[in-house]
Amino acid sequence: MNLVWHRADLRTHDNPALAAALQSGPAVGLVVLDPNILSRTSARRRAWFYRNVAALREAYARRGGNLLVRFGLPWEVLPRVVAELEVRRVFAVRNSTPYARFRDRKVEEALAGRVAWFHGQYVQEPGEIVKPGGGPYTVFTPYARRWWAAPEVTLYEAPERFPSVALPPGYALGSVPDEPSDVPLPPAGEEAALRALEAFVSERLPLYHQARDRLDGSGVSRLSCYFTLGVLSPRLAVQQAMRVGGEGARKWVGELAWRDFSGDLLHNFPLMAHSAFDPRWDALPWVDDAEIFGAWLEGRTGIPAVDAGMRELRATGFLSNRARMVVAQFAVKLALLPWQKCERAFRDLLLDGDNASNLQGWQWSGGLGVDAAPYFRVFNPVTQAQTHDPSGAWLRRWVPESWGRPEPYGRPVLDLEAARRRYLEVARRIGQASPQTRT
Ligand code: FAD
Ligand code: IRF
Repeated sequence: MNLVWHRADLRTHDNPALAAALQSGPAVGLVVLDPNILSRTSARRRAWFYRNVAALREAYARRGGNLLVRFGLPWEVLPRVVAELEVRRVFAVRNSTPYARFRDRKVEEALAGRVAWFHGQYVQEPGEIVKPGGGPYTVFTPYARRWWAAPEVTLYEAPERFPSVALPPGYALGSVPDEPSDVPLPPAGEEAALRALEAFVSERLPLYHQARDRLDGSGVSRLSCYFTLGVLSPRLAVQQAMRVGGEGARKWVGELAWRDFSGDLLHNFPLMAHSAFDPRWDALPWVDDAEIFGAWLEGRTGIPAVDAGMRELRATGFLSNRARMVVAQFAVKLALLPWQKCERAFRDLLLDGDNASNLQGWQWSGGLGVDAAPYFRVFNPVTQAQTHDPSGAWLRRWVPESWGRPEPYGRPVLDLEAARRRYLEVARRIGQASPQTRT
């Protein structure tokens, strides 16, 4: 029998590992609840993961298949299950974060290489898009040019039925924890995700390019929480969008290219998990001030757009890309808070929180060298709100005490103009030295 080890691919549609496993014989699925991951994340994110594992189990069951769930370290759990079920081969969709690479190497060693790896987390796999002379891209535009020119990928249908397998008598499937979440969770599972994709593509995709920058996020798909866990295939999403075509579709698919670019960057430059992509920016004079950090995290800085963003994120687990840029730029450039601490805390609040995309988002917003928003571009949270929330409805909703006005209210934790000058002064000095890339 074959074993399909699901990690960030909690789906049966367009799952190359599952398709290959079934093609070569009967198969069971497995999710390993990994304490190395689960103990380091927040309750809302664990809850979201568990709900999607439960939904995957149902998707298996509806087709006569079995999804096992085990708790433990993958390099201990997999050899055990492989022995118990006399598994011939393990099939898995490749991931490329630093931890995934460490884990998967240990699992391969423990299984003496009996693992077959497949693409499928991204449209174009990390490491696959390279410069004409070889080597990774560090700037998005040329990466994207190559990305668009790459051959179209073949999609895999969800299996109709799993061939029946006889598990040893009394063999437990293992239960999926049900942890409460402090935010309402979107409907879990691939069917809900596919419906949400369909609704977005038919209703909002055509105007996406015009509406995507709204601070309230009313113009975007909100599909990121499904992509992060692979509940929805990004390859299917691209195909569905391109079928509609037009400017909205092109722009939206370009955002999925950003997602791939993020995965590619972390794959090629794993040090970006801890240090500035361009090491010159590690030298910014960081201010590790607990009070300002707390005010930022809890949305009480006295700057309406920043507070609205952080309050919305805490209350919902989602935030528009525009608002993410505003709160991140405030934290890095204006408050000079240690960005790693912010990145980590921010990720724990996001249902779509993803190592690669979040690191890229923070390093980009902070001007730390990833295709950098140049240092001299410092978002002004007041004008951002005027431009991207012109009616003030978003500010009013999340920060009623601002009355929907974008100017600082109450007693702001810092003076925007003074903070901007402080940043620009050091950034100008650092920015004049020649750029570097950490390898
Ligand atoms: P849409 O606008 O509908 O875009 C479609 C899809 O494209 C998204 O679901 C997402 O998968 C991808 N995408 C869109 N924008 C980006 C981008 N800039 N970079 C990478 N992928 C993108 N995205 C995450 O998925 N997880 C994160 O942890 C994350 N952290 C971020 C942190 C900061 C500071 C910033 C500025 C951005 C971050 N992003 C992150 C990227 C982006 O903000 C979200 O993907 C997007 O807002 C999700 O909303 P949506 O699904 O409605 O996106
Ligand atoms: N993958 C696993 O194999 N096991 C787990 O317990 C996982 N828990 C997760 C929790 C949250 C909030 C997210 C993702 C996971 N994942 C788990 C998927 C990981 O992204 C994937 O395993 C990746 O390879 C880890 I969001 O680097």
